[in-house]
Amino acid sequence: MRESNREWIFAKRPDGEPDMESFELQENDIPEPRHGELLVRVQYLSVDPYMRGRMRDAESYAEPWEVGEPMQGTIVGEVLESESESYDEGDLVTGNGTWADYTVLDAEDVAPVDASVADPPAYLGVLGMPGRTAYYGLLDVGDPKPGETVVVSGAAGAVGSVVGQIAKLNGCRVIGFAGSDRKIEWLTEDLGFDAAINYKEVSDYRGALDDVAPDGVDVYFDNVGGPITDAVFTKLNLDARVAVCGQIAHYNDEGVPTGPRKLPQLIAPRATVQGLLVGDYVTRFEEASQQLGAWVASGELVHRETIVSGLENAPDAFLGLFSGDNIGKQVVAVSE
Ligand code: NAP
Ligand code: FER
Repeated sequence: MRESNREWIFAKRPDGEPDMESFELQENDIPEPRHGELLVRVQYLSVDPYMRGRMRDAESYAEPWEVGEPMQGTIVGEVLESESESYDEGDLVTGNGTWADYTVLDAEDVAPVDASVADPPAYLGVLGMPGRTAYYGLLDVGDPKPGETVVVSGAAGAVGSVVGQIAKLNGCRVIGFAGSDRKIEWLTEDLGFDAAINYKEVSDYRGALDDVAPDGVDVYFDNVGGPITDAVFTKLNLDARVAVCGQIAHYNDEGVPTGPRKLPQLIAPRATVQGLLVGDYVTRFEEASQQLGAWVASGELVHRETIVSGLENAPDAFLGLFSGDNIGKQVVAVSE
């Protein structure tokens, strides 16, 4: 055990694109668990796009972080001390902790990690919040039918890679947008996507869609917004469903950009555009966990994690989400 606890503090609200100035690494005492709590050695830490929203002092679905407070995030780790009947020393758990070597979790808010189903980092991705987002966002909001065409943006990320594969399992034609040739290759060769478009290489997104989605688009699962979404809107079929999951292309914007408005594109197709929050499905999480676990175990659902080593590199791993450094789920390995 270390003598002290390294912990990342939220140091400064960013203006536009965040940088290292928002983060400060402190050395603090190792915290002590109180009744009902667990002291956990962090093994893996999740960095997620929504954290950019928490850096903003504005009301949102996730509460703003206070400057000077530890950065929060989902972790997987080993119980070192248990002040709860529910967990023992040595148990592997996942829950909402801090960007630190050691963190204290409320035993009521953690879930066990079964390393026989998948390696622990998968519990931050396909078997965690992103997997559940993909599952309910696609099946509940997107409502795909066999034979339909599904487009997903942010396709090679944690959520998008699972969305595309579930759409394939439901008999759809699946097209992804992603930002590198390596990602395109992974989507089409390993995950079974019918086609994928490298939006950083192609300039005419609408033309690219004409080639690979000749029958139009029935479901659009939007993780990114921006010009990709503008192009997909021009391809929507009658009764198309748009699941608005994320808008990462806009998370660093200060204010709303002006320009040609895209809503007229929704009129003729009578398209439904619906925002979604994974938290709304909390009472049904067990269903997603069972199904996603079964698909992973059978090999029908491929998952991948990009793992950056060292707590000291956590801010870089977070910033890399905005430049697309990750394939699959971005995770930080804090200790093994
Ligand atoms: P992720 O996709 O694993 O990582 C973010 C990815 O976004 C990057 O790898 C990058 O890949 C892409 N990206 C970054 N900037 C972009 C831009 N300007 N234009 C297009 N693509 C860009 O992250 P995730 O955790 O799976 O989350 C995906 C989205 O879902 C995020 O918007 C997130 O906020 C949202 N989300 C929503 C919910 C909910 O309940 N609503 C839950 C979880 C996640 P490229 O190389 O392809 O650019
Ligand atoms: C995200 C992660 C989680 C996000 C939203 C959520 C839009 C929502 C969580 C909830 O349901 O409370 O990246 O981006």
